[in-house]
Amino acid sequence: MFRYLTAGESHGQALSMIIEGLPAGMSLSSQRINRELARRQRGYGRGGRMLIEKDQVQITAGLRHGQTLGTPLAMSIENRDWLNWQDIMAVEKKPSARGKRVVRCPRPGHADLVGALKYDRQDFRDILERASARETAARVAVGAVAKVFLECFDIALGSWVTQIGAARAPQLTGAVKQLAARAEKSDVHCPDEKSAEHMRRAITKAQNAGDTLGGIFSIAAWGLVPGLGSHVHWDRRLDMRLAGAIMSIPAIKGVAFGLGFQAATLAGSQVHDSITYHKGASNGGFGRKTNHAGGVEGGISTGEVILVQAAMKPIATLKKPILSIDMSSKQRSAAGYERSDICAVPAAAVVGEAMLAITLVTAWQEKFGGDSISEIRSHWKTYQKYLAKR
Ligand code: EPS
Repeated sequence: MFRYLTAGESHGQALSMIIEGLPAGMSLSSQRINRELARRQRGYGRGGRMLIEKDQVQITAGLRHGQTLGTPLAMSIENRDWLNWQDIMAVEKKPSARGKRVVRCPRPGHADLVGALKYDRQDFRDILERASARETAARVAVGAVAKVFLECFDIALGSWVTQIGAARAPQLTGAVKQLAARAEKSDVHCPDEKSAEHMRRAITKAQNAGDTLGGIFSIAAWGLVPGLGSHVHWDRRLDMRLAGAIMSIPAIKGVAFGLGFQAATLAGSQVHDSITYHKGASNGGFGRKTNHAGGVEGGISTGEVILVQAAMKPIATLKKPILSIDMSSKQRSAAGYERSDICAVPAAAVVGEAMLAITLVTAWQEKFGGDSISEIRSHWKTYQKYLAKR
């Protein structure tokens, strides 16, 4: 079963990833992964760090002549900024670095204080380096591998931003594939140019005020089959697993499917998606007239588009910091500030795609099993034949 671990501090030498449970015979290239890494680095409102980093993956195990072997896939991404942090982030003892860039005042909203209390650290850097969203570059690399897996079964994913701060796009209509394609052309990842302009202005305003902004994005996956996940146990429900995966992205505070919270305000007749039947159509001919459910009913995929919305809080590192407490003196003091992003919602949407892809791969493997891509494909084809007979 697809599972992964990441390691790495934000200003350490590199991020490292190991994926276990990949089938053999899957075509993969660093170039494909790098494309996803570049998407995560874009976005109006990013800080100076993204001018330093040019994320590139190095695959060191698990691939031979461009094909997976069914063995663990090992990858790393170098942190270019490491060159500026070699002493401070040295892995071996470095007396000359003692006392340099020590962070004494925790940022409200970040993991600094709770992490330092839990792990008994005096310098908040020992916490913030790993709590940094730099780690999401590793997830996007893993997610790119998951996407390649899903592409073997004609499944694709995309995302778009619907809100940044108070700047909100109107109800966006159109096929998800097109919305995602339009978002790719926008530096705020928004398919609607008029709203994008409002979003840019909101980010600039926050920047001038020394502040930060959060927002809302949508993620979609299409080309699925009905039957991923299960209604029989809480931990097998697909929506529960997807929500947990999206919620694990730093700064995400809310996750919703389809209509989301709006469904709570409407009558049942307005919410539930009527079932349709067209002989010969995919998924046994069964479909839904609308997709308010967001592609999951009873914890099981319906075969319609999986549509998830996620809310991101504003970044906790503020140029004009809010009050905190100095760890040594216990006196009130402004929270620590280091170079930071103003808004990372467009990047978070790309991370959301990665987490959605990873979760769908595990659900796919549960349903179809198999140790090689060809074996999984044959199980998938058999299931499609079965569906066609329903
Ligand atoms: C982050 C702070 C900034 C961000 C970083 C997340 O980094 P730095 O402190 O080096 O300026 O740019 O995000 C990334 C490095 C990235 O790759 O997304 C934080 O404190 O969470």
